Amino acid sequence: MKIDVLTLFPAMFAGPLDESIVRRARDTGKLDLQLHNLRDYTHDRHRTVDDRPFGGGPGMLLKPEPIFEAVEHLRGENTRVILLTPAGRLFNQAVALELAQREHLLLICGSYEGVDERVRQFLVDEELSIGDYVLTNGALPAMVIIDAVTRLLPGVLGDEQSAHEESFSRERLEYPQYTRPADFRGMKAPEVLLSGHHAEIAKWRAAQAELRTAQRRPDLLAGTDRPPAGDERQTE
Ligand code: 4G0
Repeated sequence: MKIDVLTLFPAMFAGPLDESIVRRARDTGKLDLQLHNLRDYTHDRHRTVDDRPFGGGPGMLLKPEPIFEAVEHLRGENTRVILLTPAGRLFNQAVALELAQREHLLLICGSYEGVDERVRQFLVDEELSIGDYVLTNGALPAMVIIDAVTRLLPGVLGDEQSAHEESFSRERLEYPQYTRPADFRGMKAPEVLLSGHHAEIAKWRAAQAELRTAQRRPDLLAGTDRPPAGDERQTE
């Protein structure tokens, strides 16, 4: 997969995408990731990317010309052009699976108070949001999406993980897991997990996953895709 990112802050991307699984996906050629500085698509002496909104109001907007020039330069026949914005469709695992099927993504990181509406209307295929909060720019949302999509690309994770993803399809939360020591400072791992009874272990895990999902994310069991209102911290 090819992912191009258009951003005012390419330096923000050093670090998260240079480590671990995304690093390996890039090194093995499964992910071709390129960062592009929006300022490189300006022509004036001050490399201006923003301007004041017509009609007045606070803040600045990203002006259309550099974004249009960049996208027209970078896009190809099979490019999905995506704008990261708080007003976008909510990104989740189903969207990640959808994006992982594409051959080329072009992620536009908005910033300031937003972007000129003509970018949305005439250049962008879809707008995505990683959650209902406002960030200073779209770089972190872009990195979140790149990470979530990369681990779904063929051969990036082992077969074991893909089989796991498949069976759960993220409709249940993960069951509790333990590793050695079996007794850590008096905090014991559940006996059943040490028993070697594979059928019993599978049953326990399924029950735990169900219980945990019911307690923490009943919305997942209801088959909707939004958490309920409220901020109570659930106990085990
Ligand atoms: C466009 C995405 C981009 C418009 C981007 C802000 C949060 C997200 C930006 C705005 C972002 C997210 C109108 C504030 C840049 N913040 N939730 N900031 N406005 O995915």
